[in-house]
Amino acid sequence: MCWWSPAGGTQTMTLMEEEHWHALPESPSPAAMLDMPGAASYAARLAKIQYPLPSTVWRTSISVVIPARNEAENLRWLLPQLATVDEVIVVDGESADGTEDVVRALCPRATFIRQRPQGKGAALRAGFAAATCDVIVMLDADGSMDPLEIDTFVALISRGFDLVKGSRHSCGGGSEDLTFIRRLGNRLFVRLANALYRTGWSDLCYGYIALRRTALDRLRLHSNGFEIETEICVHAVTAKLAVAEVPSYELNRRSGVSSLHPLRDGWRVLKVLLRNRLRQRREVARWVINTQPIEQAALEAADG
Ligand SMILES: Nc1nc2c(ncn2[C@@H]2O[C@H](COP(=O)(O)OP(=O)(O)O)[C@@H](O)[C@H]2O)c(=O)[nH]1
Ligand SMILES: [Mg+2]
Repeated sequence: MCWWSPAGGTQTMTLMEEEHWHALPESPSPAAMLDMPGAASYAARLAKIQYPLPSTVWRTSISVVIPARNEAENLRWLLPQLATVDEVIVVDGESADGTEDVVRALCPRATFIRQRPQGKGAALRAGFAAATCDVIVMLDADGSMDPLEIDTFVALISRGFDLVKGSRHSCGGGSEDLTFIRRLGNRLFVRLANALYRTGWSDLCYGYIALRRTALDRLRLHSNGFEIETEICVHAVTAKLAVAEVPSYELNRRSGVSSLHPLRDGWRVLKVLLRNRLRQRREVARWVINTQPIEQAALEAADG
């Protein structure tokens, strides 16, 4: 047996000492222990326990990906609150309001990606590709998502979930940002998603999501627009990832206006919901067609 002791470097217990060690009575008195062979080793063991654990304890590292288009004012509020995350990635859609200057001034360590304004989905995918930490957290730049909630998301990932989605409609959640029409549309899409994918979600079109970086490839993301949130959630189901929902409170956008168009983007969400389900059916059908001849041949061989 061999272990480390702060008093005398590596300690070794001889075979004989080990035998005595195992032969110790259930609750020996301290005096009895000091008389026994191996007592020095025992003292060393106690000394070791009093020392702090070595600094190799594993910790989940966090990348925050922020899509931003003309969000300079809002980023002034958001960025200073991200001091404890390991990596900040801002994907800028050719902002004209000095977003880049604000990022460089308030968070010099941030990775800044410039991109044509192709939409939130394209921005997030570019950010995901640049992320290097264990967990990726998606955060809007408009100040509607409270960075204090990041811990709740990451805690569930650390407990084994691959993807954790925020919900404004579960107990403890809420929204100051949802308009009547968006609330209605979201409710319909949640019901449709639950029926098509046999899930029990309470929210769908909400972008406060954390995911394990190693799960990214299995998500096969293609969306460019606001339908990315729906695509992430339903692809997670078809990829059989472990998904959890946590309550989240959506704040009002701090300044500026939303670039989401309920009709245009609602139509895109609907297409993602249906297309993914149909593709899944087609894949199952193709699998059955491809495996039937093999099964037939095996049966014939067994008969012959
Ligand atoms: N880089 C980039 N970010 C975008 C684009 N469109 C929207 N965003 C960002 O995506 C986030 C959500 O957009 P927002 O308009 O607030 O949509 P809502 O929260 O659904 O109302 C914000 O941080 C936007 O700045 C884009 O084309 N490019
Ligand atoms: Mg917003």
